[in-house]
Amino acid sequence: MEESIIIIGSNGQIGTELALALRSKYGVERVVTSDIREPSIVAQGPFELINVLDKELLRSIFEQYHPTQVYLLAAVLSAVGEQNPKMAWDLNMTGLLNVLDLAVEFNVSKVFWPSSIAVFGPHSPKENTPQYCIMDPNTVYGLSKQAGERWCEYYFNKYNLDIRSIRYPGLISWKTAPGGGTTDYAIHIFHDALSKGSYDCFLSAETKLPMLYMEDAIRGTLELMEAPATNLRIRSSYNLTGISFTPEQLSSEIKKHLPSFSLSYLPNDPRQAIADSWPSSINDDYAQQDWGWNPHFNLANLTEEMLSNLKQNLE
Ligand code: AKB
Repeated sequence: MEESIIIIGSNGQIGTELALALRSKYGVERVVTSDIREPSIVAQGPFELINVLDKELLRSIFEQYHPTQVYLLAAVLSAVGEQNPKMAWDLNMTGLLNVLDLAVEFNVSKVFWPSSIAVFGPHSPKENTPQYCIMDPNTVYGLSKQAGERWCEYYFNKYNLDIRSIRYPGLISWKTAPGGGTTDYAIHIFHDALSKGSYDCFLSAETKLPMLYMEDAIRGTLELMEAPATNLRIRSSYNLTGISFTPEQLSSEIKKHLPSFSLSYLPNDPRQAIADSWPSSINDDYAQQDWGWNPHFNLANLTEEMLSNLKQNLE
């Protein structure tokens, strides 16, 4: 059967790169991108204006394309979510339930939905955080991701919907700007290092967070989507990680390429409390065992790639 793929929320950090990868794998015409706004970079291929909260409009798009795979990426992230908690809850939850319902109604073969390390909270183990442990998220984003995970597993058990999900850590990419999260410093730092030679970091020097280079994230996502259903023991969302580091460690790595780079710290940023409630490192044994997860990027080659790609963009 030929695939028909819809990406909802394709203008964002993940969607932009996922669309490129899916189009090169399945063909441009087989992948419909969609968002609430026209994309700033107009890519080749079908695009639809969709608000995921408008279920009837969404239904008409499903009727038109009869998708075999749906990727739901429209969401409000951690930092922005705290500025408007009810709106974040509504978009993240109602959007997910609309897509899950339509996926069942239209017999969609596979659905992908991203969760996050934000499902963990202050009482979760900080280091090597396991798949299953105490989870007490205290951001609205984390609440919506945790509830979303339960709904995903529910739809799998109750309606046999083949839903697959990853708890992404901070994603580091150069093609698209990040979308209002707590881990965004790890992208801004590269832009400012090249353009200004310095960066004012909103997290403290020793705040260690799990991160993943976008190339690894996209490859991992496609590998999960291609894995035989019978191999997948987890239908809530898989822990996944690449590498953990602090702003200070990232700065030292950047200095190897830009020796005059300097990092300073901004006190009292509300994102610090969010970061402090999240894991410092993640155990992703289930992903390794079930679908062969293996990250390729460490701090050294990620830093090298970010600086050389962004430098080329600036030239
Ligand atoms: C955020 O910082 O909100 C996101 C995430 C870790 O889910 N990057």
